[in-house]
Amino acid sequence: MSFFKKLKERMFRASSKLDEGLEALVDEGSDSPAPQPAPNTAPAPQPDSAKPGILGRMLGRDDSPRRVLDDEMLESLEDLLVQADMGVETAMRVCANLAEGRFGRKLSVREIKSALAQEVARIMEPVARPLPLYPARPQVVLVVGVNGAGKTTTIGKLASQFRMAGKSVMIAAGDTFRAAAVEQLQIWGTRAGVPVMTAPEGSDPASLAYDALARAKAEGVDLLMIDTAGRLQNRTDLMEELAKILRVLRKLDPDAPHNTLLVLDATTGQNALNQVEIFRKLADVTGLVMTKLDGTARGGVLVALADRFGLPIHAIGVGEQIDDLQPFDPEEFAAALVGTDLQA
Ligand SMILES: Nc1nc2c(ncn2[C@@H]2O[C@H](COP(=O)(O)OP(=O)(O)OP(=O)(O)O)[C@@H](O)[C@H]2O)c(=O)[nH]1
Ligand SMILES: [Mg+2]
Repeated sequence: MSFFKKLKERMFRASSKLDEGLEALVDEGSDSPAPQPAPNTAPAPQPDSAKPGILGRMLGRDDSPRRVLDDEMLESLEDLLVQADMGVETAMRVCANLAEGRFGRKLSVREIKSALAQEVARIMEPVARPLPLYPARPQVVLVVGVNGAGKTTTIGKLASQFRMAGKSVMIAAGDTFRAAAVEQLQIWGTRAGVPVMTAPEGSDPASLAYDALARAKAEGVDLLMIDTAGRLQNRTDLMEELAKILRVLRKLDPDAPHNTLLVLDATTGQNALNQVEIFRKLADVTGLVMTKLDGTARGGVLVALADRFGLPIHAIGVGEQIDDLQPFDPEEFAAALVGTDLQA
């Protein structure tokens, strides 16, 4: 199955919500009212008006319901985008751009969707960038994020991808708070075929990070990925721990870490925006990975993130398996979010 099909299938909940909302909006305000389905019946058959009629098809015309793009329609559209977690500011901007050159025109669902997908792709284009690789050896990648965001899983997936690309990789289990965290990373290390540096439960993560970098340097490893703990008592703890990790890494390499990845969970919706604010203060976040885009109706938050922060989005997580981490493609994402077919 092509990746796009997979992404689209997995983001079905997001796109179907937008889809249904749009259909309802256009039907509600169109000249040809949609037939009212009886309550409590099985899914209504597609109303004929949603498909081009025979004559329309013969003439190459599309006679699906249309609605004038006026202020009221734009406001409803904005609400719909906010519900898809795009955030008020971004939803307003997207709608304003959409209205340009189209205001007052009668549009079908298909036309609105295609315009929306274009707008979304335009916002996402500048942030769609793979993890940059540097000649530094080892390149140190620090991975941060709140508890449960998917840091450990993402490290496992990334390690596997870099291994397959021929890079030598080492992982440091910097989450020393829980024994289970170390075990989880070891399982991923085995799956990905890369060594995992661990330290006893409760030991200092900074000293593990130091040892790992020293060893990675000695062994000439290409990439060192450092996992960190998400759950700490409070923000001061987290800040101190991250600061200490940075300090010791820089004793061995003043440029380390070369990348600081913030892992965000798409299902947290707008909260992801706060997490970026917080982690940007704690560490110099250089890029994002958005996990759990499969099965969430909140994928729109990625658009808000791109619009607000402009941080690169290196990859997206679309499942729990090792190959469920994909490069971020703005057009595919926009099409999957909005529920359109990808333009060839
Ligand atoms: N569906 C889905 N689940 C994911 C994805 N990424 C991670 N998960 C799941 O989310 C849960 C948490 O992932 P972890 O990688 O343990 O998260 P973490 O950030 O390391 O968590 P802590 O170590 O507790 O801070 C696990 O059950 C993962 O399998 C994804 O892209 N899609
Ligand atoms: Mg973890």
